[in-house]
Amino acid sequence: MKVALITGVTGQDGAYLAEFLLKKGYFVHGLKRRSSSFNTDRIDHLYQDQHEKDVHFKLHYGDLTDSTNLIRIIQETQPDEIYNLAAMSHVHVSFEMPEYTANADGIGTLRLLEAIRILGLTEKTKIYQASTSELYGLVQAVPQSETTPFYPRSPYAVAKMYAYWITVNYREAYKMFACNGILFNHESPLRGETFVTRKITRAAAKISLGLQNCLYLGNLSAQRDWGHAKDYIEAMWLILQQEKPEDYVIATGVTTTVREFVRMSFAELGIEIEFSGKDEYEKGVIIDIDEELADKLGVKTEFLKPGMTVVRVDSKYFRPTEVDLLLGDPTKSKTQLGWNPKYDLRALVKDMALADLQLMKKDEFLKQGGFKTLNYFE
Ligand code: NDP
Ligand code: GDR
Repeated sequence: MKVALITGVTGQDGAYLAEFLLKKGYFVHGLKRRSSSFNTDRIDHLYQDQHEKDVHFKLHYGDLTDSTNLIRIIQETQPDEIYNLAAMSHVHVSFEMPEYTANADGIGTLRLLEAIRILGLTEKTKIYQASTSELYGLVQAVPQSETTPFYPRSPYAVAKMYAYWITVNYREAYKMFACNGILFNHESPLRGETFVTRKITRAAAKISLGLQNCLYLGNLSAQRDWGHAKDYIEAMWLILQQEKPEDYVIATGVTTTVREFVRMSFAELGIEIEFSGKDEYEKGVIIDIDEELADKLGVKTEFLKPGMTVVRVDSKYFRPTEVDLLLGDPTKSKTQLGWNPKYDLRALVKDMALADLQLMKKDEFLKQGGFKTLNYFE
């Protein structure tokens, strides 16, 4: 039985990857941070009572900022494959916590690589590093491929740049099977609530049920190459199954503005919106409602009228330095890995919008029953 260790197992990608590897027959170890309340929502369905027979999934307390703990866990678990997904992954927040981000996202990767070396596992253990399209930052060329120069634009991206190169260096210096997946944005119903896509689909669902009046966003003109996390975690696995360790871009090859993602999300709920105005004064206004679709989905049209402003810009969401345009070239991963994503943008938006509509209906139901409901912090 192959053994995998996933850091960041409680995050979006970690949850999907754990499920994927368990289905493939792996024993999966996951690194989770100690927290004062449960942080395992995304993987609760995979939990196995360690007292039962045939356990294939085990969680270990740990942190990428603690090398003693990483060495001990790797020694105990002797993994064939490590997927380093743990990170302070929010670009805007990294401007508030630059030193911690460098420690976890940059040096954290070094700690893992060193642990493998110290334990004499360089020939046994393969390692996947979660690199990012944020490395491209200030546009040097489009579409962006494995050979496009990097120009990181945030403390997050700079930390990930260190992690990228230290992974390449350990591969070359110690002949380790160490690879970077340069993944472009990937989303899902499990996406963290403060990333823009999830913030949009949650708000669209709440507005459609009369639970929120307006969605406030930052830069609506930013363009991203958005794919589905379920497709992207499969690429991570494929990268470690190759003959030779190499780095790969994983992307859809299609780019879209935040503005268009908003429009598509509302449209999935039967609400047509149009944008007008410029910069901080831009707004999204309802122009039509597809009564038949809205009715089918249980959208509360009594709260929605053409002319209603449902999206506004708030400059507090602007970043000190922005990444304007990401568009990946997935040629290498498609030809060399045989990677073939199943979701296009429309299918992604639909999956997220409908999942959040269900979630908000459930939340409203709980609220009416006097129970504790979701957090809405942004
Ligand atoms: P999430 O933010 O959903 O998950 C991050 C995970 O890392 C969580 O499990 C979190 O734990 C854990 N974590 C954070 N800091 C530490 C630490 N110091 N020690 C141990 N664990 C820690 O990210 P995603 O799943 O979206 O992304 C996975 C990885 O891929 C990240 O490294 C991200 O930077 C990278 N990436 C993501 C892309 C995307 O579009 N999603 C694109 C390209 C790269 P907790 O749950 O306790 O917070
Ligand atoms: P990103 O994702 O920074 O690309 O990093 P995010 O969804 O946060 O932002 C995408 C774009 O949307 C613009 N934007 C807003 N963003 C947020 N979060 N909130 C807003 O209100 C808002 N309004 C507009 C942003 O300015 C940006 O241009 C994600 C993370 O998963 C990283 O870990 C990963 O490495 C990259 O994707 C690839």
